[in-house]
Amino acid sequence: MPEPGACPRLIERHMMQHIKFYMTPGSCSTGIHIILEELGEIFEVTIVNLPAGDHFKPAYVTVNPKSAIPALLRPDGSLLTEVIAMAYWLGQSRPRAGLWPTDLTDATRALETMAYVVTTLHGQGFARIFVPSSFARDPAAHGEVRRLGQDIVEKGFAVLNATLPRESYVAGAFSVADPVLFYVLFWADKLNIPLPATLLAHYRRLLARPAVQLVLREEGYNPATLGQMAPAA
Ligand SMILES: N[C@@H](CCC(=O)N[C@@H](CS)C(=O)NCC(=O)O)C(=O)O
Repeated sequence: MPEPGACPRLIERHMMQHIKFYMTPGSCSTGIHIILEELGEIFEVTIVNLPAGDHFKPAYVTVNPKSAIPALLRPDGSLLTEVIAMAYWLGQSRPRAGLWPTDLTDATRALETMAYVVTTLHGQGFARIFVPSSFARDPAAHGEVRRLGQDIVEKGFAVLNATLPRESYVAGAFSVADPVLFYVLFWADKLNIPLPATLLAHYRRLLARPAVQLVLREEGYNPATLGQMAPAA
């Protein structure tokens, strides 16, 4: 940060270099929040209160017409949405951090895992559990919608568990794909949905990372209380 009294134009340029990050604590934006901290990025946070419906209010809709979080407003003024695109851009644009795999096979695995997490586990599974009203208008059907969501999540975890390397990360070395996977493992923990053994070990490995602990504390969670469950039978 420039010292007080430094050239105003220098301060202006410095401020403009920051990413603006739109997020909601405990949501899918946690994955992107972890990537930003792992990169040591300086960024400015705007909390969007989803339960209060802030994402549908004009102040946010003018920023992101999709009315969803997370979103990144980049230093050049362009908006970036969609978790996978944000993870890709952050990893690729900061190559020295090594969070985007350089090997084609590893990079493809990272994309494959992120796509499955975001579209299937989150979009088909957890979305049914969190917002059953998006899948059935009749409130009497919401219990069944939630149960279906849980089935999708449990099947998805079993599939990922079978392909995840036992003692390393999604794409060999730690990459942007791991924080993206983290957010659904964290949701499972909060909802008492059991994790199969390899996924649980991966979740605990991520919970031990300083950047993950920092993000969890910043978002109002105590990392010491997480990852305590027994593996799924
Ligand atoms: N496909 C989007 C999904 C984002 C998403 O579903 N975000 C949720 C929070 S975890 C949201 O904004 N929900 C508000 C709504 O859909 O009304 C992405 O990858 O960023």
